Amino acid sequence: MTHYTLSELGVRPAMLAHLDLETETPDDLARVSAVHRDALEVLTQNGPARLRHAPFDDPEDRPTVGDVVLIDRALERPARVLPRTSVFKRKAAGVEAKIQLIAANIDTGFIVSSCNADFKPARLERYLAMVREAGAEPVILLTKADLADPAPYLEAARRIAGDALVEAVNALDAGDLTKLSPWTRAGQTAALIGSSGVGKTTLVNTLTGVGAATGGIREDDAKGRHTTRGRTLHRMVSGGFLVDTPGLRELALAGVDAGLSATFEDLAELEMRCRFADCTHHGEPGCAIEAALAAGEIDPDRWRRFEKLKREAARNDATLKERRDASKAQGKLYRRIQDEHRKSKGR
Ligand SMILES: Nc1nc2c(ncn2[C@@H]2O[C@H](COP(=O)(O)OP(=O)(O)O)[C@@H](O)[C@H]2O)c(=O)[nH]1
Ligand SMILES: [Mg+2]
Ligand SMILES: [Zn+2]
Repeated sequence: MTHYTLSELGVRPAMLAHLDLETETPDDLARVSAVHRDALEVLTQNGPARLRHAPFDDPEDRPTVGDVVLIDRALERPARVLPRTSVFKRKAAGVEAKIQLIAANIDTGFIVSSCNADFKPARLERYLAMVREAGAEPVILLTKADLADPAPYLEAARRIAGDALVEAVNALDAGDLTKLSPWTRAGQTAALIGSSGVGKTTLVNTLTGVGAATGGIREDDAKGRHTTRGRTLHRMVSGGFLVDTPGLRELALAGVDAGLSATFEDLAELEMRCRFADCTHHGEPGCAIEAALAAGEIDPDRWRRFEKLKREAARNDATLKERRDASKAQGKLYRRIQDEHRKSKGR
């Protein structure tokens, strides 16, 4: 059975500071490795364990993959979730406009793209915004560096990466992936994000050493049914943990204002120099963006991508709000019908 130290589990000193040492002990801390309908899988200092779900009202209080929880030993369930260093979440609109947590305490978001025609700056910028919004550090991984000269792809990625580091790798080569050790060593937790075919499964296999033994982890069977490997924490040979969640890839770009501004920092700053705070940058006097475009000071393609992503995020935010309002209105209607029904029965 695998034993872990708290630091290997990814428990940070800052998290320990949140414990009330009068009633709580670090020995009861565990890392959530999988969430099932009927149970939680956790990793403790003494190895893996299963916990029951606890009745947390607020969806954001419920444990998700990567969470550090304090175990209630008597009830064999989490007593509470410790404050998260980062969280990926999805706002699923429904009767209560539910928040669905996807992964927590991810240190590094590996944004995966390939050194080929799949390389699309707009896609990278989208993922950069999402990772930054979640509070994780983005690192761009350019796979298939063995199949083409990675130099032009590295250069293009670095132009949009901001403070994010960019690495070109051969995802099939374990030796080559040792250069990722700052983000994959013990105590580190990374997640893989990227579109289909870029090499995420290959990276999971090589980083976890699974590929060599079993010929690869199968994501789906022939009928497309998902195995439980989705949303789980994989131990990497270098000691850290890896999350490869299908949900991370499907995240809609919503509620990411801060992430977008961080990814297009230069343009977001320039926008603030327009004369009007609500400048649309289309013909208004004193527009700093139009002036910079005319002077060739900013890349027009990059500006267009920023505008497009902002529109997409605004549209998704509006749709969510609309659906939330609609479901609230519907809830009110139901309650009124119930009230009237009750009154008429009482009569
Ligand atoms: N030569 C080479 N092939 C790769 C590399 N990364 C991925 N591949 C291949 O690209 C294909 C798609 O990879 P996969 O991991 O399934 O992509 P996913 O859809 O992101 O999970 C597979 O045939 C991999 O073997 C790489 O760095 N070098
Ligand atoms: Mg895959
Ligand atoms: Zn303007």
